[in-house]
Amino acid sequence: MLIKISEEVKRALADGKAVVALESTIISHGMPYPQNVETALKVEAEVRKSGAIPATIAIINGVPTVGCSKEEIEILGKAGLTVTKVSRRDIPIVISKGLNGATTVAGTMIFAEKAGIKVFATGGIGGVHRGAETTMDISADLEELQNTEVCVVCAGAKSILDLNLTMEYLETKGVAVIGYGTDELPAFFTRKSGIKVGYRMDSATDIAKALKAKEDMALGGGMLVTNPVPEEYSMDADVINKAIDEALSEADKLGIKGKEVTPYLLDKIQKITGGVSLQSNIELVLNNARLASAIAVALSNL
Ligand code: PSU
Ligand code: MN
Repeated sequence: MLIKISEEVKRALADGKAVVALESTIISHGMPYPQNVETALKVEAEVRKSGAIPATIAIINGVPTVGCSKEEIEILGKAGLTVTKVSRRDIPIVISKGLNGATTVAGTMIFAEKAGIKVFATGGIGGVHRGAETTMDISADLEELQNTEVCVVCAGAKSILDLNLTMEYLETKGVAVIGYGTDELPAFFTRKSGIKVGYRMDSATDIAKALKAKEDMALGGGMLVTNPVPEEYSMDADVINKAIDEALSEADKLGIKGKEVTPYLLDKIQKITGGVSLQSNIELVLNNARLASAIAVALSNL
């Protein structure tokens, strides 16, 4: 078998039940151990509580796995940055070498689509980096959103990115960006960015209807739903922006490049801001898991 789909996920898909895909780079590269494993398991529990079946996706010993076990999540979480971060271009190498790989938003979308999972919850997506007009550092997540038919629910994107350019890029690529209960693109740790989203929707059913219309028209490609961090867990904008600026200038000084950029910045920001940003990060992922589940349930009822 080319892709291993867990029995539970297979059954849910066959029965037309709601399934929510979850990524694994957020486990290995997005948070420290052991909070990463605790959060991944909490997110799965939250999806179940919301009436859907979770499917954490990763490559385990060279096998793309949809519906990782608790033990597999533990392995990825413990290995942390030593696990290969897997975007589209990394997939053939990690499979052929029989390695473990933690899938990014792009990598997870690919296997979610192959398995037939339509909704995916994460924290933040990759995007157009600040200074991309000279570095050309644009996340493969954006190309995947153009090409792969999965709805991604996130809390917007961190301002390690150029959020204006990210929105322009998504527009060019034909990706609708929906604000859930907001007219503004959320900026991950904070609810506001000052940038308008394409469309505001206030219910999971409205989002499910838009997904259904995209499917009916065979447009292909993804959709991006942005869900602001709950008010009580949002961070002080000055505190987080200062940390981001410091992390960016440190990365620049050290000459960090390519796939290391995002993990380096995430780790640095976490170290500068300590427990506050981690708490906010955990809560916004749980919040996205709830919304993604509600969309998946609504979609299965249409
Ligand atoms: N942004 C976050 N948290 C994350 C990531 C991005 O706030 O965990 C991870 C996701 O897996 C995302 C990836 O798909 O980083 C993007 O990496 P890159 O910029 O190298 O494409
Ligand atoms: Mn990059």
